[in-house]
Amino acid sequence: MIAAPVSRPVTIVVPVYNEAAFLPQALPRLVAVLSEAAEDAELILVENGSTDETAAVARRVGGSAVTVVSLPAADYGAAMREGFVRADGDWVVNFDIDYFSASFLRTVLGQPPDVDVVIASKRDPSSEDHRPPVRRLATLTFNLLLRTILDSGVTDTHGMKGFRRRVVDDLVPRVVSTKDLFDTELVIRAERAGYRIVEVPVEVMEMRTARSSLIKRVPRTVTGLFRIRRLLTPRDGSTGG
Ligand SMILES: Nc1nc2c(ncn2[C@@H]2O[C@H](COP(=O)(O)OP(=O)(O)OP(=O)(O)O)[C@@H](O)[C@H]2O)c(=O)[nH]1
Ligand SMILES: [Mg+2]
Repeated sequence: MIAAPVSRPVTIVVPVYNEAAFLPQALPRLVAVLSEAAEDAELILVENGSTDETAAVARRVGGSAVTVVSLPAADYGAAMREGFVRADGDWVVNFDIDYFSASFLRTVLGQPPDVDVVIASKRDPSSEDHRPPVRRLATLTFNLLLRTILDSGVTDTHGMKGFRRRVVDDLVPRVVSTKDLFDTELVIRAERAGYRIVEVPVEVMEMRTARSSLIKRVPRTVTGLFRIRRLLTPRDGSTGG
């Protein structure tokens, strides 16, 4: 008799874009974190639209420990979706290449069966956020927008997160937001669907100087959050989803 395939305990999905210079230092650290905190983890790096050698460097540095997927157009959300769809794990954990931790991974894997989503919240009172004030202010502003625009009780949607397979299978196909709003829509959908979300404190250390422009991001984020609100607001008996 042929045994049914056994899924892995966890898949780590990491979107990467123009990271050729950073991967040789970050990827071995990430692989070490996985071997320390999660036996038999699957690691998927999804690159899209890079103008450097990100995918080739990831394959060379990561070797057999890493699955590298490469797609044409730069889009963080499209990369996340691809990684989540390919993920085999009972948990799917999202890390950035400059933001990951063994203790978060252990926390996710130690959750009781009724927990569906785990979020490392930079806004948790016990979190230690060592980033520069402007980045902490951006996180606070985003948190206020989540509360006011989406009436959400979730305090953070960017950064480290873990989702049970049942949540991924149920909700990822419904998410329409792209770019950096993909994970926000996924988390808000999970909240509205009544999945059990647990927030945990985190220590945030920058592994490198921040490189994204907040000025460009603010209008895109506000527009995106209003779009998610419209999408998820039930109209005339529809379910909104
Ligand atoms: N595949 C893919 N990955 C992306 C894209 N943009 C960013 N990423 C990756 O997403 C993760 C987070 O991006 P960062 O550039 O660190 O942005 P951030 O963490 O929001 O902001 P700072 O680190 O504070 O600048 C990293 O692993 C990036 O390589 C993209 O268009 N496509
Ligand atoms: Mg970053």
